[in-house]
Amino acid sequence: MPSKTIDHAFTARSLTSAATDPTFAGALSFMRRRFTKNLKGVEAVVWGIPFDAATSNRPGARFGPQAIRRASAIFDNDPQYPFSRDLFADMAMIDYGDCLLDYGNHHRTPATIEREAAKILTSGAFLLTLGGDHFITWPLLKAHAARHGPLALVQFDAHQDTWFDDGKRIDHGSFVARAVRDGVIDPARSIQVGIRTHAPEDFGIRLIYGHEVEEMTAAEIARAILDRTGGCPAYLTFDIDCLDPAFAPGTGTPVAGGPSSAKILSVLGKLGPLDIRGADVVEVAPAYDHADITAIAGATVAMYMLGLRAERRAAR
Ligand SMILES: [Mn+2]
Repeated sequence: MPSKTIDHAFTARSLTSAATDPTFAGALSFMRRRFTKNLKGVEAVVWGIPFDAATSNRPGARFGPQAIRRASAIFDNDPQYPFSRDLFADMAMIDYGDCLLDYGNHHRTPATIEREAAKILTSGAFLLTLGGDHFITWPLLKAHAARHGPLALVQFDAHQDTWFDDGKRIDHGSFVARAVRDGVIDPARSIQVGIRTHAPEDFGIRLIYGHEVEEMTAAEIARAILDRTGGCPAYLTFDIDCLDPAFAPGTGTPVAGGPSSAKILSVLGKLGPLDIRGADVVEVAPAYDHADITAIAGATVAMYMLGLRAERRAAR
């Protein structure tokens, strides 16, 4: 294998190069993209936010970015199913590493995340963030809305995350309430998929409950998302607890009765027309995982988000 190299996370000569690391070895950036803080010429960024102090039940999502990066080693340099292309043949993408947060000063966390996200977005790059618990979506939404205006929120989740919020809480269950109140999302263009818990408010957001996901086809769910968002700039947030605990046991607040990863990946694969301006995958907590089931699901969801981006780019 004379042309093969290893440790693309720091040896890659080009940001668009296909990696050839063996799945069982090599430095673990997300999908072996180069680790760098240099945003010059970069089209897409993967970034980790190792934060879980807002978790209401079991903590551990601060280890999510590490687990998802490690699980992403299963993606070799072949075209990634169902996308029939090397996602990075033309799309220059880096792994920006993690966000530095002070575990003793959580009141500073939202502003730090928002500021660092804004720095990445100012470069014009697409940002895909790996959480961390779902609180992180609040400062991420703020940074994206500052560029694009109020966003259509497409949320895959078992929970609505609309619990009471006084504007100061560090809570992974209230970012949607805050985002509606502060006008960073447009509830009339927003939709939540996989909901199977009750919350005090829905703010007029369209809900597709867990049992409806079971009854609808993937094409029907994708159509509902595309109809609801209506071509508006969208932010895609994927709480891994959208999936049934059988497919994602490694998470903080699992809820039985959810969809399979196959069903939801099929939905994601049909979202090509969605104008995704930013995305995240949150709530992967590897301490409760088994055989990397949840980390692999999270890495695959992230890969699909990049695949959609690469296909949209190629169609331009
Ligand atoms: Mn959530």
